[in-house]
Amino acid sequence: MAQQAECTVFGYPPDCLSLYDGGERNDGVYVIRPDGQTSVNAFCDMSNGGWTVFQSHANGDVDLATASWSEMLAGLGSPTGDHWLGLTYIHLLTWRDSLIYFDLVLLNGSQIYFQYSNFSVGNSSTMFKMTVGEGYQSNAYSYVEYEGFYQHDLMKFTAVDKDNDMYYANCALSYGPWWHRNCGIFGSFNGNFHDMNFWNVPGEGRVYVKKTMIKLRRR
Ligand SMILES: [Ca+2]
Repeated sequence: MAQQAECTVFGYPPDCLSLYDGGERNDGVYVIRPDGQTSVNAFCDMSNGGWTVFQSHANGDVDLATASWSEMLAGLGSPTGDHWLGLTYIHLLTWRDSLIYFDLVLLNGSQIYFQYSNFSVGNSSTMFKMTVGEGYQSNAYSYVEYEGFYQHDLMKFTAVDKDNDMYYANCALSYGPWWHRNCGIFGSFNGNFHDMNFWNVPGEGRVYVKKTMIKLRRR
């Protein structure tokens, strides 16, 4: 395949941005090596400048909501369908200053985005603790209550069989695996579809998310 040949040409691309910088311009699945050794298939959004997609949820062909801790570490699903790249890779991809971008489609058809800077995920010894910094951008500020993803800053990762959140129960059991704090909003992108994130939109009432793509890129 073409992308295999390109890997040879450009060595071992750690992420989609390095492939983009090497001239790749087609959206699709590429082999990346986040640590320079271990290869993993990832969907690359080249149309917007080389983003590495680490989560997509649209079809329900993979049950992300009940995925185990070990599955969330290693990844599950296919990069062309419902997919979670894996925490071990997300950690390796974010050791350099990275942006995180939520590309969301609501049940009413609206396409909205949220971008945050300084997104970083620690290693397994930190329980993949997540940090996110200043620089919030969106085309839908009014859609998010409780400051969105900032609510999850400094949280460890929680899955159905590994409770690292601050709530008395396990938030993943209700909202799917995530960097949960108190089971709040902006935390159910891996949840069941009927429970996915929702926001109260002026004039429209409660609007649900039906499709997600979450990606990252070095700055
Ligand atoms: Ca808990």
